[in-house]
Amino acid sequence: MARDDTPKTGFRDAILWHLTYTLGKDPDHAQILDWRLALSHAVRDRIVDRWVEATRATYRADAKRVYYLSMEFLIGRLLEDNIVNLQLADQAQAAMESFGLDYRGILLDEPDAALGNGGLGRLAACFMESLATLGCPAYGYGIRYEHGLFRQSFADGRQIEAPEHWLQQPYVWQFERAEASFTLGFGGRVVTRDGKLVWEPENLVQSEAYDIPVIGWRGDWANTLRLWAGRAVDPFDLERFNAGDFTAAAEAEALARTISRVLYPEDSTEKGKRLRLTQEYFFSAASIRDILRRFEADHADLRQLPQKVAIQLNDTHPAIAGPELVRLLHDERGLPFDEALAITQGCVNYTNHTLLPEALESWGEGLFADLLPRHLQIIDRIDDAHGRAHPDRRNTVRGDGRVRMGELSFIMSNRVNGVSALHTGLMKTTVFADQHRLHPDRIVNETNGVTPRRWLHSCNPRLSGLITETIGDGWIGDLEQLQGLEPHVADPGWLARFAAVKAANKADLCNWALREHHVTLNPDALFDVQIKRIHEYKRQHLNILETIALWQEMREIPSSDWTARVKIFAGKAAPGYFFAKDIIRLINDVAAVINADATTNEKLRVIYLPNYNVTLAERLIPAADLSEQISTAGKEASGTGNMKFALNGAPTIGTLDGANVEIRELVGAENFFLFGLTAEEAEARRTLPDHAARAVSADPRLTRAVEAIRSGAFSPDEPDRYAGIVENLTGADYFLVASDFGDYWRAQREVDFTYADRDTWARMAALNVARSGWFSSDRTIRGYMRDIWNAKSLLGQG
Ligand code: GPW
Repeated sequence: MARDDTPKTGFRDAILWHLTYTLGKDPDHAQILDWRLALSHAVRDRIVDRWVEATRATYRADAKRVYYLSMEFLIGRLLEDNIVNLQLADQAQAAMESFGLDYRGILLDEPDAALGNGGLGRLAACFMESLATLGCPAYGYGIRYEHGLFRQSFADGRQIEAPEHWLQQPYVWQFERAEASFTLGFGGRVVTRDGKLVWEPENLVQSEAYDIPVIGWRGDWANTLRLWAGRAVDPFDLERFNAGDFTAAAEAEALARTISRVLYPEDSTEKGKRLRLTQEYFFSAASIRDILRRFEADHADLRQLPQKVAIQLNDTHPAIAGPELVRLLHDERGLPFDEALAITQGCVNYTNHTLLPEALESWGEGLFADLLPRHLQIIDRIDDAHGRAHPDRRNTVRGDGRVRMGELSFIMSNRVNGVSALHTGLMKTTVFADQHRLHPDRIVNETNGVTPRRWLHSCNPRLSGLITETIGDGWIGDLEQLQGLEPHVADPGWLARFAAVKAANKADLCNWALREHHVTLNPDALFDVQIKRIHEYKRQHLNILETIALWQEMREIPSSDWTARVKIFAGKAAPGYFFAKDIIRLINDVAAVINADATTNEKLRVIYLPNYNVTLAERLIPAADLSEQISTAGKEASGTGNMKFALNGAPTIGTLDGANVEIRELVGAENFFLFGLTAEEAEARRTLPDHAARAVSADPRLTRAVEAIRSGAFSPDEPDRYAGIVENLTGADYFLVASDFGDYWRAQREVDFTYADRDTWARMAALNVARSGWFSSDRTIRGYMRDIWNAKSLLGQG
């Protein structure tokens, strides 16, 4: 092939062209990495064309742009996503096979971009894909962490954390934008100059932009995910270098890079660290400058900003974007303060993702004043203005020496939304009750969703194929069409094919588990799956207690009638969350004992898969029979894994929490295994003295299971290893594990009974698929566009 051959002639040629000229490799000596990069470049070329067109269309239409600010974008692998959305899968597979390569192996060679912890970050990634699918002009803004979420392994059952290196190999999806760089200040003081307050920062850092294109379904539209990296203003001190101090010469660069070095591994807890606030301001301030620059490039009147710009704060992490915008408009552009504030409020909206008090961000005023002295003054002025407008208000941003970011976000926003109907209702009656009284139209609900492209079409090709054969492929871009499956559920022939899809997915998982983890799973057993971050409110310990009780009962009453189960766990614990780490170790210890018991291990196995990530979720969800969504009612804002399981034909065992409520309403109560206290009952139960101790002693199964842990049955070398867990379960038990145990056990036996009749089970599973179309993130994003952003699709005008 010659250099002037254009890479566009055909897809296969394009891959070879990139292998040769972009990567400089001889096909005869290319490694799997080279082939993957060549394929990625060929795919990227096709994205770029659409990307440029979409950007032009947005400029031409002078359309309102949506800016999604998020500390986390848990995007996972992008090669397959991009291939699928460009509908290049058949061509890509054929090309790779013609080179004698294993196509799936190439796709799996890509590292997971884990720039997020869990649901909040994955939601942001699904939203980016849906925004592109819907042709809504939008930008995601976040941080280009050099190290994403840590890699998890186990040693003696304990979680071990190792750094993650997604950027170790060339990352084809990013475009460095040297021109889009801003100088940002930190610290220093506020001085008065010409009668005006001016911030004189002490330290300066540079933000560097990296753009990742996000292509929508069928490649009709593409948006930009812009991630910021920290760089020094003067990266290198030649004077110090010449003086022989080589380390000091590069010190500024090392410090600036620290800002975007690593993702905080905390999830639903708040650590109040200085570096975290630095990260929050760094990416918020860079994004706001970028947004203003783009607006000012072709608009003169800043008062038009709310007509052209909608900013979404993904939780309070980017809340400082509000005061930063006020500061730029007032201090730097000279607008009157009230006008600057009104413009900002016209642009900004805030999504709340939790009511857990330990997750609501607040900063000590000392730290805040030290890092952002001018912003603290602006926040006080915003707080005062709100107080003057509402003299009877009870909540303030400032107080007790703290800066409360939830309050700030609320009063800075045009709309505030919760992420499920239950959660939004609770926002109005609990944490934001006073704000809701003062601003009754501000809170709206937008129940979360997931992208069907990744979470059904590409992760579950067998089910996708059956659906498309049955109702055509319109469902991929319009998930509510899954309803068209419902008439087929009554057809035994169709239902058998549906069941065969699940069986084949389970067989794949068994093969993988044997190959990668050397464990043998019984493919006829019920695959009972709980995969998510480890947290007390998510109650993995309720699951493992029920597992212990089941094992004990199987030993006591040996019978061939027990429904065979595989209990599958996966998930990471925040490194500093010791209770969660104890739960991980307990599950691993219990697994070792139960799996070694020859009297039961035909019927019950427990497996904890290490290093849960997006890719592992894509592997497990299509093979799941049962979805564990067992949080204490009122504590899980929404959940999104719950939606992925339902969509892939795994009925839920769950509480009336978050979006479980809406899933149950849609799939039908008879296709959902409900148990547990309601949110209201849970609140009441907590106030009952000794509720846990009483619940334990009232239930002989629970008593026996707790006693086994307490006596060291799962940790014979260290019997009191789980004293902390036992004390919690029989003491404070804030998350009501003991109170919900009995009803959970009952619901699990109902699962056993139902699963024993495979036709009934398959019918239930299929109805879960047919009735879950509403949980598409396309539906969610349409809701945001309509209720929050007042943004329009540009599809058809590109
Ligand atoms: F605490 N969520 C999360 F609200 O994954 F900020 N990480 C977080 O730090 C927080 C929330 C925060 C999750 C919620 O727990 C989950 O219920 C929800 O489905 C998800 O965010 C997306 O809304």
